[in-house]
Amino acid sequence: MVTFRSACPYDCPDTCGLLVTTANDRVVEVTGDPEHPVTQGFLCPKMRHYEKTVHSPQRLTKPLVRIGEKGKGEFAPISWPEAIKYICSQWQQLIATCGPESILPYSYAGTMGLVQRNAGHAFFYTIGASRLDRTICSAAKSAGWNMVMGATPAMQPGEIEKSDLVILWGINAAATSIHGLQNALAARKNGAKIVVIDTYHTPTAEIADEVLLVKPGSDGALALAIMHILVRDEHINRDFIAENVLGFEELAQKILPECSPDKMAARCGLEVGQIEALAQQYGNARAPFIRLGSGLSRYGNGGMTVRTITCLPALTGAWQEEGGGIFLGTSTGAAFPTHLVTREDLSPPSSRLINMNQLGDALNTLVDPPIRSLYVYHSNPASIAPDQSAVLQGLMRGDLFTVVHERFLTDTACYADIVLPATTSLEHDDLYRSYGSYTAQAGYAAIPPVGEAKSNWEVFALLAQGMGLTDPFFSQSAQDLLGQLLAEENSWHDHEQASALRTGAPILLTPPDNGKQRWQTPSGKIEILNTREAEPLPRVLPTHAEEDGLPLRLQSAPSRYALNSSFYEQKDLREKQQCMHLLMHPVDARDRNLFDGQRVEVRNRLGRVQLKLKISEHTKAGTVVSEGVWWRQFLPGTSGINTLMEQRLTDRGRGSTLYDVAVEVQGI
Ligand SMILES: Nc1nc2c(c(=O)[nH]1)N[C@H]1C(S)=C(S)[C@@H](COP(=O)(O)OP(=O)(O)OC[C@H]3O[C@@H](n4cnc5c(=O)[nH]c(N)nc54)[C@H](O)[C@@H]3O)O[C@H]1N2
Ligand SMILES: Nc1nc2c(c(=O)[nH]1)N[C@H]1C(S)=C(S)[C@@H](COP(=O)(O)OP(=O)(O)OC[C@H]3O[C@@H](n4cnc5c(=O)[nH]c(N)nc54)[C@H](O)[C@@H]3O)O[C@H]1N2
Ligand code: SF4
Ligand SMILES: [Mo]
Repeated sequence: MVTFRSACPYDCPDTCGLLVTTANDRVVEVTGDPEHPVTQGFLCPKMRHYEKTVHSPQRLTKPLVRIGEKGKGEFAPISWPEAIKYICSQWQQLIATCGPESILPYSYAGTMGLVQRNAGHAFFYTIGASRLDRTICSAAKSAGWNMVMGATPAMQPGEIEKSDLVILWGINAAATSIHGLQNALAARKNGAKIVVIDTYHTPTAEIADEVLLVKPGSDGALALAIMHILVRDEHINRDFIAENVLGFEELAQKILPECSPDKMAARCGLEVGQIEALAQQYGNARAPFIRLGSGLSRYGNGGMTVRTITCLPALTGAWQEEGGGIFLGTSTGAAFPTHLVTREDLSPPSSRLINMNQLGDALNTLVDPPIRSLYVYHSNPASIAPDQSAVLQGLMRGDLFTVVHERFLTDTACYADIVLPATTSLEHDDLYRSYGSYTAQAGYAAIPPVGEAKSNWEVFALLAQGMGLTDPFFSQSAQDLLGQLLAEENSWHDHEQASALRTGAPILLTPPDNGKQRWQTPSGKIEILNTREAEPLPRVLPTHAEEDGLPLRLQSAPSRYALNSSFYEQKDLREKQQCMHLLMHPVDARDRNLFDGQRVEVRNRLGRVQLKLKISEHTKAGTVVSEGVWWRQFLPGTSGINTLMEQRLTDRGRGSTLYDVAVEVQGI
């Protein structure tokens, strides 16, 4: 038996260090690295048996060609050379007849490694394919931060332990950042209070000292009401504001008078007293720390909501104290020369950009040229993209040539013409950097590929050869690229750390102090007023769902035992979730004559989804909740949860509005 160090490849802010034990080319055990500064020896339930994913009997092990109807999942094995030849001949024909923009790559976050995640960019730029606007996750959140803070680097998340008031706002850390939650609990040991603000009583709410359940999409209004009270009661730090903040007076005069708690309470679904109490706690805290999740950014007003909350610590000067401020995530894009992999320099500036949230429309309605080929890798759009019916209708098109590179026969892979088997992170090399801390770590293959699986990079190297691309870039190996990423120290990590990285050890990056001003905005101040924006000041904006005329708001939240549509291959994890439930408040259930455990249909103008009802006071009247993005084969009906999500975008960032959904529910 041999034990290797590796890193968790999934889209999770913790980016844990793993210890991987292998015997006879098989992974036999995966545990948390006790020496990893974030992981500290323990993993979430999803990864404790990663070997069950790696060696799942459902792993795809050979290239496949479709023999049945699209969507039926009927395939026959073919060889790699045949598969590559077939794909390339289809593409060459399409390029000659319809132009290269008739080809669309679709990828997102199946693996977060810098080489494998970005492996297709240079290839698709070179052939001139349509480009994908990858905004499903955090685009509106980043836009909200940037409008106020510009390029200011995030604070050290560990500072939370020095805070005396921790607000976990729109984040179910017990599911999505268990190590972040440990830091919050450490703060409590030091005397801090933990407040959770969410739309339902999540597992994180279980450990909170106080829980506020708000109406979906109303957090901007809540933040403005808090600011109203802070100003009214002189809980603001005028010296800090004078020196560091742009636009406080404009906010105080033009916006806040209309945002008293009695005006905002109904919009937020809170009592006036709850808002008053929260504002007093915030105003009296020495170093309040807000950890902001992304849930509240996935609304028609999501960019504005994040922007508004980001202004809060500027009013009290919370930033001055260690442990005080707001943390949305780290941005370590500059820590490695990622452009050596992404090769934006090859991107044809004129090729069209297609928003990944609007894949349904793109496949069904786009012309000049229509999309004639879709290449999907490390993403599962048939499950995770909004408006599932439109996506599936597009994937059914007889004139669409679909290739899916996957580890499993996902909802998307079932619609492919060609399926290619993909490696897991324990079968290829890569570099991982965290977006919830400043750690980075390389992970090297611990076992040979399972079956005939190939990594994303290997497949693009083969496709480049098949398409006759001559740039020597494509003859490199993933190891070559990794070597370039790790070649040198820079202002984020020194020589010793660069060597440690190459050996597979985790390191802590340090954002460089360029001697620049503290607030890296055009004015050098925290910009509550931002005149470059169409909306120069934070204000209350409506959600999309408010216009939809249906009574219930649907929250399709993360599950502790899955990661978006990943991990549904593990039976034990599925059993922990039991099945896909719909949580509903007893009052809403009574109004509809529904009983616990019955099958219900959740519907809106886009379609209908069947789920099992769980009546519970853990949600608010008016809000229904489902957890996880289940594969269709494990659902009682034929439709996945994203059948109900609209392709509408956020106010800023062109992001998804996956939580901004109105529905009605009836028994069946
Ligand atoms: N176990 C697990 N871990 C995951 C994931 C997963 O699916 N499962 N997903 C991964 C990915 S891709 C991401 S982006 C991150 C996401 O992680 P974060 O961005 O940190 O956010 P989440 O923990 O998803 O929290 C979303 C929470 O926001 C709440 N919410 C929704 N709308 C509102 C609102 O209007 N106001 C308020 N106050 N709360 C609201 C939801 O109920 C939910 O509890 O987690 C990653 N980690
Ligand atoms: N209803 C609802 N929808 C959501 C969300 C939600 O909370 N609710 N969350 C949204 C968010 S925040 C995000 S980020 C997206 C995520 O959407 P995706 O990025 O599509 O994430 P996953 O669902 O995890 O699917 C990733 C797929 O990649 C495959 N994979 C893993 N590693 C590799 C590899 O190395 N190579 C290849 N070729 N394949 C690999 C996995 O088997 C898996 O099927 O989903 C969004 N959709
Ligand atoms: S999914 Fe997140 S918490 Fe779980 S092992 Fe991976 S990085 Fe750690
Ligand atoms: Mo995400």
